[in-house]
Amino acid sequence: MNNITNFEKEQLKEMFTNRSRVGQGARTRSLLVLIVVTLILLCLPIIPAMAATTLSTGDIVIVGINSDGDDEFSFLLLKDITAGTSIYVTDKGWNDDGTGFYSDLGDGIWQWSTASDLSAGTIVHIKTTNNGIIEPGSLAAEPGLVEWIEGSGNAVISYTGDQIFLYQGTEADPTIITGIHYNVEDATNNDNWDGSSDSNKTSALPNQLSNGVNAIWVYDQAGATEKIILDIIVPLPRELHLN
Ligand SMILES: [Ca+2]
Ligand SMILES: [Ca+2]
Ligand SMILES: [Ca+2]
Ligand SMILES: [Ca+2]
Repeated sequence: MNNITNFEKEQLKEMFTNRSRVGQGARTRSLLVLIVVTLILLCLPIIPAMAATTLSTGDIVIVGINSDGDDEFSFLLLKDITAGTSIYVTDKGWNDDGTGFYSDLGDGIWQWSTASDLSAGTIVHIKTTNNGIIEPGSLAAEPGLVEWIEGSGNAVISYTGDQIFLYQGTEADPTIITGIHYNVEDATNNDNWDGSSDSNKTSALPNQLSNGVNAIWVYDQAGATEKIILDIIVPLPRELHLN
């Protein structure tokens, strides 16, 4: 009774062989999945992240500034930029003697950034929302985001004289992309603006920039008024004389 027939032996042998084949197929599939996952994981670190755009002098032009009320200004991109690009904005004056940006009450640094790609031709509008007082939470940008970085207290874009510079890099070692300057100093000229900065109103023309090419100087030639209220649109980078 305990003896199995040859036929049964053959059936058992075939069942064992089939199970073995099934097990081998499953192991092969598991191995393939493991290899694919490993390759994906190995490749992840070498997939380049979307790099922020490094800008050069002249890649942006300031096309509007209003120093009265809710201070605001606009700049025009002359180059495509990618998501993650950020640009520092400051109303500090500049010295060419190696000391760079001059820090004073009423001037500061803020930072604009974009989370999406933007094409050349895009105009970025930055404005204060606190009657011209620039401090944390008082800035808005469209498109993009803007945040306060640092300053002595708060800052204002003064209607009696100020600057706006856009730069990348660091405050100590900036790549200055563009700038605009205005005040009523008698000695200001095309070549080097005020020659130096020793207040929140004054600035030299940074050696990286050229007036009328990638920097704008707006001035009241008569110097008759202590108040320059600007609300201008500048279609091209050029020197403006308000007479
Ligand atoms: Ca103002
Ligand atoms: Ca200022
Ligand atoms: Ca200033
Ligand atoms: Ca200079």
